[in-house]
This record gives sequence, structure tokens and C-alpha cells, in this order.
Amino acid sequence: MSSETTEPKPLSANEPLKAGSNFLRGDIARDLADTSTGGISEGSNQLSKFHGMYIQDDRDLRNTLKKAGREKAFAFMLRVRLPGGRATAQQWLVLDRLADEVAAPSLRLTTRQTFQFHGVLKGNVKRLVKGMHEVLLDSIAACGDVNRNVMAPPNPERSPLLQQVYSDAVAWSEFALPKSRAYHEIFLDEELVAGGEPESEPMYGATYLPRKFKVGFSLPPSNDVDVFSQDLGFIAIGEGGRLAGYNVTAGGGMGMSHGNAETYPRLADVLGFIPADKVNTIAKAVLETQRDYGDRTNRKHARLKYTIADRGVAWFKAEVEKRSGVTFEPARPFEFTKISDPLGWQECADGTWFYGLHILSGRIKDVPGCALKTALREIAGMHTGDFRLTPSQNLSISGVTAGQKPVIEAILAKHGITEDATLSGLRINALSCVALPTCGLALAESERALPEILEKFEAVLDEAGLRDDEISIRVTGCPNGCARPYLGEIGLVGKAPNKYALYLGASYNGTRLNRLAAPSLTVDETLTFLTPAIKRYAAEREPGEGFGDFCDRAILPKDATLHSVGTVD
Ligand code: SRM
Ligand code: SF4
Repeated sequence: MSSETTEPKPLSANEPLKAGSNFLRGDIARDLADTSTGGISEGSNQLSKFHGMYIQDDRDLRNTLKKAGREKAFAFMLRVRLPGGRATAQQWLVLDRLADEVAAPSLRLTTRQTFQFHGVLKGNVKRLVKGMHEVLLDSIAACGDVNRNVMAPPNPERSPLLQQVYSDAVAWSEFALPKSRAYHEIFLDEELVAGGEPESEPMYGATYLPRKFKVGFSLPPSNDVDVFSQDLGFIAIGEGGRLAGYNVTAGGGMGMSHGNAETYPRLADVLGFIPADKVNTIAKAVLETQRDYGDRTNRKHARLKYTIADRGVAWFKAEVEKRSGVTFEPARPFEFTKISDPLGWQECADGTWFYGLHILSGRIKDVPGCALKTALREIAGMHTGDFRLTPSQNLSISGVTAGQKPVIEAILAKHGITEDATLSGLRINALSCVALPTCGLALAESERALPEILEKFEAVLDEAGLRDDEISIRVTGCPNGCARPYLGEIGLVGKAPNKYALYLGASYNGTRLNRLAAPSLTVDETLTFLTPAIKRYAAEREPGEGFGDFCDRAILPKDATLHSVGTVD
């Protein structure tokens, strides 16, 4: 037998780093205190991710600074932990103020229902964390090889069933928090308790997970959280208005690399049904299976989706059942019909109202003619309810009484926020990731290109009489998939400056991935490519047929390798 086949592959560099970090401390405190540079060491950067932040540099300034022989314009991105995307009005006010005082003054709502700060200078990081702590917010485990921000439908008071789903999502988020006190020591100056018990991570272990781990809860008919893109998903099953339990899904994920067939987006498999009180038991068994079997030698092959694809769903399901002591029942029937957020005023089951506000790319800032950040600050100042961040980077102003509605309307109008009634179906269903200038992995523009992309596409759709048709478009600056582009009926995935791979043919409801239609097009070439397809769609579609379904049926060549949602019994 040759030695190549028997020698174990070396662990990826992050593994010894985690093992030797004393539960995520490493040299972070030392590096933060070092005023000779705006950056931190690579090891500290990797470990900082577990505390919800990492260092970036302003890519717009890179070349100029390099030519001038100066250090990169380093600054931290910090992501808040916000299960189900819920923030109180008081928390909003504090985050808004902190954005002005210690960060780039905008706030960014993410595709996983939380806030990101950008442009936080090293010397301001602790001030930001302390400011958040005062209103009971933290950024623990918002990045890193741990359970990430847990997603859930954003407006629980729409029904008692949704409230239960939201509570289950929050309960898992709390359950899965790392036990290490490193965050409190490093960023909040918490003293070590002398003679205390040595620290341990009973669930994660000292090396945490092989990779990030994402959990989402959904309630049909809405698949707003894109449950099949999650490592672990819970599809709520209601019976007679009560929560009967959940269908469990596992093995979803979006990330891939261009030209590397060993990486791919994958939709989760449906494992079966469990009663609602078994959520944490099952989630822990899934997480621990991935902890023990996930690939720690190759970070591009380390997500749960590859563990399941390599070992088989049947093996995985049996392993989870063995570890949890829970036997999956056959999956219960469910149907997803929509993904978009309700916009404008919506009445809830408890008699309150919420206002669904469309926010392009989730960017909250003031621009001439539209002072969104100021308007939301004013609303937070009078609001007795709270705010809900949605999986589509939008915002619900929730828990509004009938008497407060005109006040909120007046504030929005005063600051120029009036567009919702005229939004095209494409714009309502558009997502984009951050990309340039902050994301170090971006190959092309995304958020900054989206307005132009939408205007150009809207012109074609208008001409075809399709302005109000809900067509989902998702744009990312690279193939990592942060705006879940492989579930967009139209997906534009950055390859190089103004070059995008075009993906088509996903189902609108997030149950079928799209496929590569053209490997590298400029935005204008994309339009040239799509215009005939859009015209044909307008003329030839079957009743109720979505654009993605039409492309799948009539535009794209048939592809036997197409991934779509599957069930194991
Ligand atoms: Fe993401 C990395 C932004 C949701 C897949 N993502 C990054 C980083 C941190 C870049 C980096 O590692 O250097 C980006 C920071 C950009 C910036 O300047 O802010 C980044 N991801 C985002 C956000 C902010 C996009 C947005 O515009 O909203 C989202 C924050 C979510 C949150 O609040 O936690 C975001 N990222 C996602 C999603 C969507 C989701 O989770 O529902 C995905 C696809 C789902 C998945 O994970 O499979 C996603 N991000 C990735 C990947 C690819 C992971 C993989 O398995 O291959 C990376 C790169 C990596 O991890 O190496 C990445
Ligand atoms: Fe950055 Fe790529 Fe994620 Fe966009 S998809 S935020 S470019 S990592």
C-alpha cells in the first residue's frame, strides 16, 4: 500500500490556531492594544471572527496608499448577534448613535437579519462593543466556526404559531452560544474569576466547528429565510393554528469557487419530522455530528453540505438519530409559495400593525432627498414597539398601535421615504451582498452596482409589460453566495470587474437552484442575453408560471445534475 493513501492530510491552519487560543483569546488583546498599526495579526483576525468582527481595508484606497508607501486603510467590520432579527427601539437608537460616533456612519442590514458596522477603527472597537453591551446586544459568534445568527420569520405577532417559532429560534441561539468568557474579558474588560473552574466548551470542544454553521426557521407558505440554503433548517408545521412540530432539513449551503467543481451550492435534504420540544436536541446532534465528521483539513470542503454529500443522507440521518435518541417521523406535507417581505402597513393577530419598509441592499444612510437613517432614528425615538430585520435586507417597524400609524407615516414622508407603492416586482425581490469597497473577497461590484442593474432590467421588464411581476434577482461580488444568488431566478455572480456569471432557472420559492447560463458577461451583455428570454416569457408563459420556472422549462438546456429539494424516508 502506498504511503500517499494512508497518511492523514494535514489539518487546515485554523485548527491549531483554535486549539492553542485558550478558548478564543489568542493574542487579540495584545494586538488591539498595539497602536503602531491599524491592523492586527492574521491569527488574531481569524480568532476575532468568533467575536463577530474582523479586519478589512478600504479597497478604494488600496492602490493610492500602496503607491504612497502607506499602510492599508484598516478598519473592522462588526456584526451584531440578533436571533430572528429583532431589535428594540432603544437598541436602535444606540446602534444608530454608535454608527455615527465610531463607524462609517451607515448601518447595514444583512441577509441573515442583523446589523453590520463597517469602518470601525481599531481604537474604537471596545467602545463599540461596550456601547452595544449597555443595551444588551453583543456580537458573540456572529462570525467564526460556530453557530451563526439564527434566522426566523421576522414578525412573530402575526400569529401565536409564529411567536412559538421565534421563541424556538431564540432558544437555540442561546443554547448554542460558546461558553468561553474571552469576549467579555477582551472587549468588556471583565476580570478573570481567580481560582474559578477551568473553562470548557462542552458542546463545541476546544477546536469549535470545522467551519461556519447556519440555522434557519421557516413557516410555510413563506420561505423568506431560504430554509434550504441553511446548514440546518426547521420548517414549522402548523395544525389547527398550533405548532405541531418541524420538518428538519440539513446540508444546505451556497458557497462555491468559480472553476472548482469540488465546490458547489447545495440545497438541504429533508430528514423528517420532529416534535417542537426536540429542536435543541436535534440541533445539538446535527452540530456535534458535523463537529466530529466535518473536514478539518480543507476549509473549502468543511461545511456540513460536503459531510452529507460525501457520506450520504441515510448515514447522516442515522447518526443524528443515534446521538439524539430521537427517531424522525416521515416529513409532513408543506408548501412554500413566497419569499418576499410584506411591504407597507400590515395588521397582526394581536391587533398591532407593522410597516414593511423596503431598503435597497439593507443600507441605512442619509442621501440627498431621502434621509432614511434620520427618519428611522426619529421613529425609534417615538416608537413603543420594536424593529425586525428581514432575511431580504428589509425592515419591519413592528408593534405599532393604530394611533401611531399616522405619526410614522408623517416621519417617513417628511424625510422623502415614499417609494414603496411604486416599486417594481423585480426591485422588491432584489438582494445584493456588500462587496466593494469593504469585502476583501469581492471580484466585482454588487451593492454599488445594484441600482444601475435594476434600472436597466426594469426598462426591459416595463417594455414587456412585466413591471409588477415578482421576479427574484440576486447579485453578489463573488461566488461565496452571501445574497444566496443560486436561489435567485436571476443570479449575477461576480467574476472580475464588471463581469458576472449569469445563473437562471431557480424556482421563485427557493426549492430549486438555478444553473449557469453564461459564464462571464458585463451587465449590458447580461441584458442583451436576457431581453429575448423576458419577451418570450411575457408571450409564452403558462398560467402562474414564474420566470425561473419558464427559464428552466424553455430557455436552459436540460441538466440531469440539477440540484433540487429531496427527501429521505
Ligand atoms: Fe457572507 C464571507 C458578508 C451572508 C457565504 N460574507 C463573507 C465576508 C465576511 C467576507 C470575508 O470573509 O472576508 C463578507 C463581509 C463583507 C462586508 O464587507 O461586510 C460577507 N455574508 C455577508 C453579508 C453581510 C452579506 C450581505 O450583504 O448581507 C451577510 C451577513 C450575514 C450575517 O448577518 O451573518 C452574509 N454569507 C452570507 C450567506 C447567506 C446566508 O447565510 O443566508 C452566505 C451563503 C450561505 C452559506 O453560508 O452557504 C454567505 N460569506 C459566505 C462565504 C462562503 C462560505 C462557504 O461555505 O463557502 C464566505 C467566505 C468564507 O466563509 O470563506 C463569506
Ligand atoms: Fe464579499 Fe463575495 Fe460575500 Fe459578496 S458574496 S460579501 S463579494 S464574500
